[in-house]
Amino acid sequence: MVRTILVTAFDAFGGEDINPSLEIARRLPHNIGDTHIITSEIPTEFALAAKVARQNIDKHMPDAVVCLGQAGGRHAITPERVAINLIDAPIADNAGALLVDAPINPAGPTAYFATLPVKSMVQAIRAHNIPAELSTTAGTFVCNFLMYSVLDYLASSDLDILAGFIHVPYIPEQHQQPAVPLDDLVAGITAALGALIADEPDEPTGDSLLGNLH
Ligand code: PCA
Repeated sequence: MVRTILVTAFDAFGGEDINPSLEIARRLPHNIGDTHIITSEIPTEFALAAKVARQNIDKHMPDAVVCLGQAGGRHAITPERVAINLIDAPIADNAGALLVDAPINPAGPTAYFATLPVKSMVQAIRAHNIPAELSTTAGTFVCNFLMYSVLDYLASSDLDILAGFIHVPYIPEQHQQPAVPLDDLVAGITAALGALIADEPDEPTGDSLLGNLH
């Protein structure tokens, strides 16, 4: 049962005044059915992002963590399927750090799959006529870093908490293209959270192709 969801969102970065993820988080309902939605702001800084997220997880002990971030250039709300063990920042973060070709956790696995029902989330968003696509890359900047760090923390602490990441497009107020109205993004993320509450996780469960070759 998903009774409490922690939703994180990033502050503005890369010369923007607005981060749509934070605008969404501010407008989410406090409850969806019987499920409590808690929101938290995360600095777009490698040195702080994972730490602040961990503090919020430890404080609230939610059943699921859904991290939100901006992906300028995308046309749709995009639940992320995978986080990779790599930082290769295209720009400096909000503290001026520019990290290139660095592992997130040198002792960690190459990647983690989201443990959220990502396909159900995409369907739930589309059911509201809001564009949604499954994504297989969260990039190599602070968003991928946060998704990997959260999944790595949960895996290494044996915490039974679902987690993953959803990227959102620009909103019209940012004067960038493509853009999706903020109201649609709020409705889309609310629908995705509804799918999480209603659904079971759908990590890849198909038969292994390699296994079938023997
Ligand atoms: N998007 C950036 C970092 C913060 C955000 O909202 C990213 O995609 O990595």
